Amino acid sequence: MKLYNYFRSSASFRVRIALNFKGLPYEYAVVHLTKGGGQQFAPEFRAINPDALIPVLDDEGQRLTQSLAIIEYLEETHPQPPLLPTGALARARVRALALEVACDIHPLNNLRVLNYLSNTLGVTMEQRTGWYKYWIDSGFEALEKRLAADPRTGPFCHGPSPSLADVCLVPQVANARRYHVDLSPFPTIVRIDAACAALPAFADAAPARQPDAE
Ligand SMILES: N[C@@H](CCC(=O)N[C@@H](CS)C(=O)NCC(=O)O)C(=O)O
Repeated sequence: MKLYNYFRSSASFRVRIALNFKGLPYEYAVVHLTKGGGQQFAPEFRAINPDALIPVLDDEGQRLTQSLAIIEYLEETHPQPPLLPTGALARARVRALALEVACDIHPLNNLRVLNYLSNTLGVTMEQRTGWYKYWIDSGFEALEKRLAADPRTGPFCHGPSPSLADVCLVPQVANARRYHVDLSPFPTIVRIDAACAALPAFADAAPARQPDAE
């Protein structure tokens, strides 16, 4: 398998964790999101993904997009160890936690959104950073309440082993740290992030450990 990705991309980070967790080796193909105006916009990459977004996973010529669809594909093709629990209710909870990050927090802070704020709407760098922090802060506030209040939360987002929810949470926490978001109001999130960081699948997928890390 070949993963088109970039060390800082948190959607790519999710897929790297899932591949590591399932013990699947892959070729690392760099798509630098800022060099030369962004390699995602190059015609060669647009031919691979017209959305001009990473990650893209190439599995024997089949190109898969959307990190959560990719991870569910890996889950179906390589079920062990699982990233989804058994039982419809448990799976719905894990997917909801994952989507809270992947749909309701992350897209608002994507590079193209930040660039539109700066380049088209002309907001200042301070306002742009304020926007970034605001969406993480308000998203984490809800997530923290949900995780802290639910007895199904364990060392990880759902019970005693990592799931798709943790796979989405950890890269979002990394983004928060990069932008110096104060995480002290979110002790459950911080605790779960630390539990994940102790696992090689998560630690080895971290931005700083990637071959294109700057
Ligand atoms: N929903 C997509 C989001 C993909 C995405 O937003 N990728 C970002 C990096 S994390 C990207 O390629 N950004 C390029 C840009 O904004 O120009 C997924 O989960 O795969």
